[in-house]
Amino acid sequence: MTGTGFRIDKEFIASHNGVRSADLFRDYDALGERLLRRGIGIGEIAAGAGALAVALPSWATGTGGTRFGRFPGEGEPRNVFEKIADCATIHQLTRITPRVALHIPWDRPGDPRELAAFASSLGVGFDAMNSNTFEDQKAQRLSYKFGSLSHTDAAVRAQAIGHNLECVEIGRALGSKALSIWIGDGGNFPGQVDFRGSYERYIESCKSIYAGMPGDWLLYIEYKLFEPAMYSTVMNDWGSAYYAATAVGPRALCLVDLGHHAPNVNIEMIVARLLHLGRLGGFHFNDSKYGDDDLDSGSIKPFQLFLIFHELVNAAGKGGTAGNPGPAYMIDQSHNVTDPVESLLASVEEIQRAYVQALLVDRAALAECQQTNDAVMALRTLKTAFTTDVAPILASVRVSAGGAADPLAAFRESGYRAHKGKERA
Ligand SMILES: [Mn+2]
Repeated sequence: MTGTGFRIDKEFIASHNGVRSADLFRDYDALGERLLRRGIGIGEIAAGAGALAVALPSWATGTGGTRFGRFPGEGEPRNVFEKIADCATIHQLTRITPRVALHIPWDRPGDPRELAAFASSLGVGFDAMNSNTFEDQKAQRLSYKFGSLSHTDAAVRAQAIGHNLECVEIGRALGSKALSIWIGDGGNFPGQVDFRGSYERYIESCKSIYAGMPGDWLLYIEYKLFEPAMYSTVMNDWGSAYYAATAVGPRALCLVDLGHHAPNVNIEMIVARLLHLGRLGGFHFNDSKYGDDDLDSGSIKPFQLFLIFHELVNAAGKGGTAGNPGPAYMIDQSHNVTDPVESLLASVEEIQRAYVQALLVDRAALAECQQTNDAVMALRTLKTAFTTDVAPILASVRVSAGGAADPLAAFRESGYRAHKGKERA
């Protein structure tokens, strides 16, 4: 299956933008004038906004689900080609999602070269490869019920290592440059798992995978507090990920999934720590209220998203990202009650909004507040940036790049989903 079927055409986007352009120019100019009063050139901020790139997860283009059920919508992608077509549509409308992250075995291509050519024809490439040793596949020889890379049985560990190396091989053929590892290994009962032994086995397995990666690849170690293991998780927090990364090698880095922390944990501070230590690999963006909810980015805690980007922008300005090869941004969400493409469009906009707001922080003023212990004005300085409505910048950057002024509205007006409902019966 390599046909794309219905695509939103350029003329449609141009007409969508055309009816909005007069208002957009006025709003952009008005914002430019206001920012200038703060000593900020809007052009520079717009250039920064356009340079952001966020990877899309192939698996988020279909309806997710919970352990209680799944309620799929019409026209959902049936295979990796259709997932890529949906991701390409999101890139077409937002212009900042040029790469797709694949998940093996869910997206295992018959011929990787055919898939690479297909993606390229739609203007997208490939981000990190994601392995899966948290569930068993049909015809799999050994079970991951009691773990994978940290399993007590060396044969299970070897099978899990082999799977990760297969992901690397597929990724090489697709032009990917990174492997993300997240495992579900852990225990449900006190005493079930030897904490130290399982952690050592995990690190040794990662070393074997690392040794099989090309020299220009990065290994992202993703941690998660709990679930599926409900009592203890082998790769549970940033400290465990940090030490594992240092033990594995210089191209092993930590991946921060926003949902993988206990409620109220100061994630922006973890980001600062990992930047400081030179081991921040990237992010899985999502949002949550209670646990690993995988809600849409920025839907619950937009201020937290802003504060995370503030740390990143701050570090970049101080040369503090040395050792961090530019964090990789990716979305990792589960869409249960929305059209997945619509949720992704909205999330991309929220991520870009938080980033642009972070670019507006008056860092000299903030440094002065910190030096003089002026807590009230320090917060005010951040809030001035956070409460700035940067929507005209986001829209203008998209329009300039050939995207849609209002991606969500354009998607609905285009009838894309109804077309796919017919094509993907
Ligand atoms: Mn994740």
